[in-house]
Amino acid sequence: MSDKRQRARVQGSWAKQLPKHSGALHTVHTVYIHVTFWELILCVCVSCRFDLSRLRLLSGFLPPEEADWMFSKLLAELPWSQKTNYRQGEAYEEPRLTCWYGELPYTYAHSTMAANTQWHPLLLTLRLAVEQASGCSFNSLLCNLYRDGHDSIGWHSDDEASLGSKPVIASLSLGDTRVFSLRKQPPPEDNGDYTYVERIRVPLTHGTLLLMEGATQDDWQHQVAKEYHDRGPRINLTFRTIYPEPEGHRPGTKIRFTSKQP
Ligand SMILES: O=C(O)CCC(=O)C(=O)O
Repeated sequence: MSDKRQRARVQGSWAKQLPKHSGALHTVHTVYIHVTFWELILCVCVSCRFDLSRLRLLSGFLPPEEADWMFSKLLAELPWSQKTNYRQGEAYEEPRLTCWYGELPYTYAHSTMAANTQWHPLLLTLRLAVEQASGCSFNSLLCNLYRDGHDSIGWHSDDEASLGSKPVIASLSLGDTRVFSLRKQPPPEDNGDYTYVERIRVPLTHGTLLLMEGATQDDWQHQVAKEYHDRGPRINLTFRTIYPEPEGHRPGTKIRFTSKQP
């Protein structure tokens, strides 16, 4: 096996911990799982200084008994539906159910979700809790329901112009565990070939909050792949801030070209 391929395999295994003594700050550029307040402050400084990608994983953000009743309530009471998207002019049904909350509609994959402006009271409570934990405010929410292991979301970045530059995305998971995968954007000379890029896999458990910050949407794509063994339902709530589409932009325009599929 060539050195390059071997390195890619090793990097593609599991999420890395923040190195204990990473002498050169500019090499700290992937994923940090925060343990202490001081690590958090260090990462904020590093991210601001070097415009880096940053993930924060808060497992147990919701205690299991609370997460249990919240999951049942949202499953039963949100207006779930299946969205039709378009790829190269062909319509396809998303392999998951969704609903969208906020003041503005949200366009991706050439179709638009109308905004539910009346937030479910539980979603308002969760938004407040997520805002307090993240220190960010959010005006919109995309809710995903994966009915079983066959539901999924393909490789994409949340980089529509309407999300602004360097968006913070706060992703709260309820229900069965699914693996959230990330892959780094290849350098331009690799012409979109992801064979050797760095990869990270994070199992998102019931009640976990994942924060994606800094340049994460510029430099990485993410997905939740199909699984072929039994998986129960899972709800994922991604809080975002949406801005009116910039002047002259078609709704759903990406800042860099990647497609949310299927
Ligand atoms: O379900 C997840 O964890 C990811 C959802 C996602 O990538 C999205 O809504 O853009």
